[in-house]
Amino acid sequence: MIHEPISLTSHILKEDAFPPEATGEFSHIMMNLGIAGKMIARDLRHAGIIDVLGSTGETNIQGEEVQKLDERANEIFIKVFKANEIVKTMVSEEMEQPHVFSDAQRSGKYALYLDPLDGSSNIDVDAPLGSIFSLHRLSEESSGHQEQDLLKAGSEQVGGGYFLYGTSTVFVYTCGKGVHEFTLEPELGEFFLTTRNIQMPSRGKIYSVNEGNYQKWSRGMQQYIDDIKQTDSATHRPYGLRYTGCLVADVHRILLKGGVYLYPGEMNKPEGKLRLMYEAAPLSFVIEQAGGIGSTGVEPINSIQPKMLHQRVPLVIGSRENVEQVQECMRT
Ligand code: AHM
Ligand code: MG
Repeated sequence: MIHEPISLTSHILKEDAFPPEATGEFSHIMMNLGIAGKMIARDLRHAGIIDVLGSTGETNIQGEEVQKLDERANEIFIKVFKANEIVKTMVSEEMEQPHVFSDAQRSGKYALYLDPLDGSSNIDVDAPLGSIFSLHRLSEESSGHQEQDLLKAGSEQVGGGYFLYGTSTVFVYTCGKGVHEFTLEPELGEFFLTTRNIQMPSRGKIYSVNEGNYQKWSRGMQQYIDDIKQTDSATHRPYGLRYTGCLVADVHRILLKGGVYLYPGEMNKPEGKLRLMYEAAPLSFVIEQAGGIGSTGVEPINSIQPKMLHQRVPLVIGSRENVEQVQECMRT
């Protein structure tokens, strides 16, 4: 039984969940994201049965192996937004250049930034996956082709969020008025509101990090990790480690339970691994709307002015007090 049967569509339409100057275009985009999420969730459910597992044999702009499902998820977003003519440009982890849905009449004023399938190494092993999106408004004059027009700081996002394809499929998003969670009812094929206005714990005792990289981190980062593994019941230490290899899944856990997710820079790779515009920025938007912090460890993620579309950034994200403590260690 659905506790409160408010569908994604009616929430978007009824709750005034879009900017005041909205023309309906923004809510239309959110609904179409919902459709793309459902299509990807369906493909993932059939992944082992139809021939979509494994690699395409190609590498993407990040130099990483492209999985068939990465490509398929990217195509789904393109198809959905091509059919609906509401987004001018789509930037994706899977495409070196922006995909411009250009024709002279096209009036769309938004740019959509996507990690179509996050956590690709989980594809072949039935572990959680996600899709991450960020939405920006383009200036009236922008054709959507120029990289310069698309390099927007996270503080300018008008929407951001993710799908998590786990035991159920959830859609979490914010447009700057709180964070809401919707869960897909697979038989009805509809997302229903399951948590309104999520506020995260100000401190948690979970940490999420690929600790195999310990030797590559700065001393400050190593000290933080050493510290949270000490025993002290007053400060709930040692913390528990949870790491799925899917950023969306790990950040979703932190959103609900509190704690901190880290993907730090490394001595020989100070920029870290994750991408600013379609991973770190939208997740930081969500987490900050829920009362947490998204940081590089030194500065707020969403104050960074990107210089490249596929720019990477170190990420420390989670409960306010946990992130502040990491920042403190990084300073000393
Ligand atoms: P992807 O977008 O290509 O899947 O890469 C991002 C993923 C994150 O989901 C995850 O947190 C991280 O990379 C895992 O990296 P590692 O295997 O180095 O721990
Ligand atoms: Mg990713």
